[in-house]
Amino acid sequence: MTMDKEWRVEEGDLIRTRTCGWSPPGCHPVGCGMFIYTDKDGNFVKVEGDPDHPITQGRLCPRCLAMGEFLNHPDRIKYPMKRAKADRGKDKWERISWDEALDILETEVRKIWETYGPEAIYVSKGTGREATEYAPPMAQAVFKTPNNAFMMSGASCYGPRTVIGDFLLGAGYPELDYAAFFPDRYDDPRYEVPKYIILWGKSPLQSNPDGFFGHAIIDLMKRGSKLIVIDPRLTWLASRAEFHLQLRPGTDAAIGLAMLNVVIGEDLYDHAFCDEWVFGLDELAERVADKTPEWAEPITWVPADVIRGAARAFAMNAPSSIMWGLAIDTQQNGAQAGQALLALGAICGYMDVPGGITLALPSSFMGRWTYETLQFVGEEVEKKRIDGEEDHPAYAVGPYAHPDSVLTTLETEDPYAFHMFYFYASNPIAPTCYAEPERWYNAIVKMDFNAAQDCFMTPTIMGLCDLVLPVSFFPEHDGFVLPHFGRNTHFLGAMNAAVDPGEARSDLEIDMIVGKRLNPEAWPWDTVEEFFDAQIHTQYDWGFNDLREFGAFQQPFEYRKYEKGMLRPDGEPGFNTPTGLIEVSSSIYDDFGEDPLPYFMEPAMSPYSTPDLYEDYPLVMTTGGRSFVSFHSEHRQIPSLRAIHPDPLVTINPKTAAKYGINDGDYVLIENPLGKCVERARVTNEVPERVIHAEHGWWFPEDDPEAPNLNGVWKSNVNRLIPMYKVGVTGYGAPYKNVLCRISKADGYEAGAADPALYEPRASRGPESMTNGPSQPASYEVIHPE
Ligand SMILES: Nc1nc2c(c(=O)[nH]1)N[C@H]1C(S)=C(S)[C@@H](COP(=O)(O)OP(=O)(O)OC[C@H]3O[C@@H](n4cnc5c(=O)[nH]c(N)nc54)[C@H](O)[C@@H]3O)O[C@H]1N2
Ligand SMILES: Nc1nc2c(c(=O)[nH]1)N[C@H]1C(S)=C(S)[C@@H](COP(=O)(O)OP(=O)(O)OC[C@H]3O[C@@H](n4cnc5c(=O)[nH]c(N)nc54)[C@H](O)[C@@H]3O)O[C@H]1N2
Ligand code: SF4
Ligand SMILES: [Mo]
Repeated sequence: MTMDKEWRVEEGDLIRTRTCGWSPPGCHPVGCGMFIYTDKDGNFVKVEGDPDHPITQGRLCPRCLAMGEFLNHPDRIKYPMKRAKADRGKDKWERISWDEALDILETEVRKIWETYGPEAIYVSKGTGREATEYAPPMAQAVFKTPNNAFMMSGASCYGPRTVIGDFLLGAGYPELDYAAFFPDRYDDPRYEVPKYIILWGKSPLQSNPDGFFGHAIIDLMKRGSKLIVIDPRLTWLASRAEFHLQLRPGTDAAIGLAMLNVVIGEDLYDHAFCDEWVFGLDELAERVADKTPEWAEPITWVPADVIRGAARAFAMNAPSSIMWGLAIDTQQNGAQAGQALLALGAICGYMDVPGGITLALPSSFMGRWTYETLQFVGEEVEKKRIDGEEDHPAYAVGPYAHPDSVLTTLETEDPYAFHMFYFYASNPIAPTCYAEPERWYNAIVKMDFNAAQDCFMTPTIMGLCDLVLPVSFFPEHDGFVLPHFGRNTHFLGAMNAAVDPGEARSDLEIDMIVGKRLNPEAWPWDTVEEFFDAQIHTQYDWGFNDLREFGAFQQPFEYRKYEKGMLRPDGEPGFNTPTGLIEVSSSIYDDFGEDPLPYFMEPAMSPYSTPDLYEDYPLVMTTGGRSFVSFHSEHRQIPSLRAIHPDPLVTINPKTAAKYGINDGDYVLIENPLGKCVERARVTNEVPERVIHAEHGWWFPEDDPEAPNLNGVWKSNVNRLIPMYKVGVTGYGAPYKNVLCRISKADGYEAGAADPALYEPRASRGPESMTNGPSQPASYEVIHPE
C-alpha cells in the first residue's frame, strides 16, 4: 500500500488533512491513520479512517470517532489559568494571558532554585501519551531537576518489561510479529502466520497498548492463529482460545516456571538455537525441575493438564509467539514472571523469526535527546535524585526517580523536602498512577507551588494546583508518532495539525516556550518543525516535511538480526547483554541482590501470605481491565462515550454475588485494611468465584468539583485499596492487580447515606505491615482444597 503524497487537499468546501493519532486525549502511540475534515477557518467538521494506512487500514476506535465532542467540550482548558494558593480545592480559577502564566512559572521556579535547589521540584508523569516524550526534558532541560518519573508504585507499567528486556534480552521491546514492518503486511513472502499466540496478561482489543494495533489479533485469528490466553477473566478472546489459563491474579511466575518445566522436561525446546544463543539453560533446567504443573496447580488455581497442554502446544507448533501485557508488570513478582516468559519464547527458538517475536535495537530517535537533556541537571544535582538506590540498585541504573521512595521522601522530608510538583499529563489521584492516593494528596497539598499542563480540568488540578497551562489536542498540532516509543518501532507517523488550537499549545511547544525563558541554551530550535528535523536526522537524511508526505514511514526490517550483528552497538552477532546471549539466568542480577533465575513469590496480600487477613477479606481483587471508551481517567466527560459505560463496574461471579446478597447493578462497597470504595456490580461468570475485577480511573466530572469532594474522586477510587512500597527486589513491579478485599451491598449509597469517609481523603497511612518487604508463602495445602 502506498500513501498519497498530498496530505492536505481541498474537497469542495472542506479541507481534508491526513494525520496519525496519538494524544491528547489519551492513547498510546498506535498512530491510527485518519482524515480530519475542517472548514476553511480550521473548525472541525468530521473524521474518517484512512484506508491506506498500512497498519490500521481505515479502522478507528470509538474514542477518535468522538473527536468532535472533545474538541469543543466546555470543560476543556482553553487558556492559562491561575488561582491563589489559599484557594486550592476551590473553583476560583482566573483566566490569564500566556505572558502572565510564564511570568508566574518562571518566578516560582527561580525562587525554588535559589532557596532549595532544583531537586526540590518534582515532575509527575503519566503513561505513554505523546507527553511522555516531552516530560523528562521539561524536568531536566527546563526545571533542571533530576526528579521525574512515571508515577506508579514500582514503575509498574512497561518499566518492568523494558528493563527485563534490557537486562536479559538486550533487544528493545519484544513484540508479536504481525507483519507490521512490511508494506504488503501478511502477504509479504517473508512472513509466516504464528500458529499459537500466547496473550499473557494482555487484552489488546481494548487496549491497543504501547503501539500495538489490537485488531491485528483478529486479522491473525482469521488467518489461522490459535490463542492461549493467560488471564483471570474469561475475556472475549479467552472465550475463543484453545487454552485459557484462568489463573489466580499475581501467580504468573508460577505458571511460567511450570510451562518451562514441561518444555524442558519433555525436551520440546530448540536445541540448535539454545546452543548458540542462550545463556544459563542448565541452571534454568535445574530451577524448574520440580516446578511441575502439579506443583503450580494449587498455587495458580489452574488445572495441571491445562498448563501442560498449553506448554506443549506452544513449543510443538513453530512458529508461535507471545505478547506480554500490563499484568506482568503489576505484581511484585513481575520481573520473575517476565523472565520466565522471555525464557519460554527464547528456548523455543521464536525470537526474531517470521511469525515469532520481533526484536529491534532501541532507536536513537527521541531517546538519545531525552537522555542528553540530563546534562542540564549537572552531575552534582543528579546525585540527589530520589532513586531508591540503597533499596533497589537495579532501578537506580535508569535516569528516573523511584515513585515509592519519592512518597517516603515527601512524608519524611528525608533527605530533603520537595517544594513544587508539576503534573505533566498526569491525573494521578484519579485513581490512576498513585496507589494509596490520599497519602500523596495530603503531602502535595503542602507544597509551595504546584502547576500542570493538561487539556481538561481534573480532580488533581482542582485539588492541588495554582497554575494550569492549556494543551492542544492532537488534531490541533504537528507531531510524530513513535510506536513502542522507539523500542520496536514499525513505523513513524506524521501528525499534522488540522484544527485551530486557539490559545492551547502542544507539549513540545510548551517545553520550548518555558525552556526559552528558564534555560535557553537547551532550546536552540525556533519551530517544532526544526526540532523534528533534528530528531529525524539522527537516523535518516530526510525531514519532517518528507514524513508528512510519506504519511506512515515503515522502517526497514530484517529477521534474525542476532545472526547479522544488528542488535549490538558494536556490530557483533548476538544480543546486547553482557554475555552477548539471551540470559535465561542473569549474569548481572547478583550485583543487584537479585536471584539470577526466575522464582515464584506470593503476592503481598494473598490467601497464603496473609492468611489472617484472608479470613476477613476472602476475595482476590484484580483491577483495571481496559474499556474501549476510556483511557484511564480520561473521557468520563465525553457524552457519547460515557453513555456506553456510565458507571464504574466491579465484576462478580453469580455465586459470589448471591452469597453476599448482591444483584447486578447494585452499588457494592469494596474494602480492605488500606481503604474502601464503591463500584456497581456487574454479575457474570467472566470471573471465577474467588476473584473480583474492579475498574480504575473513575471520577465524576458531573459531581461537585470542590474539595474534599473533588468530583467524587475518592468514592470509587480503587487505588485506596492498593499499597505503595510493595515492590520487587529490582524496585520494579507492584500489586495493582492482586490484593485481598471483601464486598458488601452499599446500602443507602444512591440516596447519599453512605459512609462520609468515602468522600474525603483519609488522613493516616495504611497498616505498617502493608508497606514494606517481601511476603513469603505459608502453605498451599490448607485453604481451598477443592
Ligand atoms: N482503551 C484503553 N486503552 C488503553 C488504556 C486505557 O486505559 N484504555 N491504557 C493503556 C495503558 S497505560 C496500558 S499499560 C495498556 C494495558 O493494556 P494490557 O497490557 O492489555 O493490560 P490490561 O488491559 O490492563 O490487562 C490485560 C489483561 O490482564 C488480565 N489480568 C488481570 N490480572 C492478571 C494477572 O494477575 N495475571 C494475568 N496473566 N492476567 C491478569 C486482565 O483481566 C486483562 O484482561 O493499555 C493501554 N491502552
Ligand atoms: N488499580 C489500577 N490502577 C491503575 C492501573 C490498573 O490497571 N489498575 N493501570 C495503571 C497504568 S498501566 C497506568 S499507565 C496509569 C495511567 O495513569 P496516567 O497516565 O497518569 O493517566 P491519567 O491519570 O488519566 O492522566 C492523564 C492526564 O493527562 C491528560 N492528557 C492526556 N493526553 C495528554 C497529552 O498529550 N499531554 C498532556 N500534557 N496531558 C495529556 C489527561 O487529560 C489526564 O488528565 O494508571 C495506572 N493505574
Ligand atoms: S484513540 Fe483509538 S482510533 Fe484514536 S489513535 Fe488511539 S487507538 Fe487509534
Ligand atoms: Mo500503563
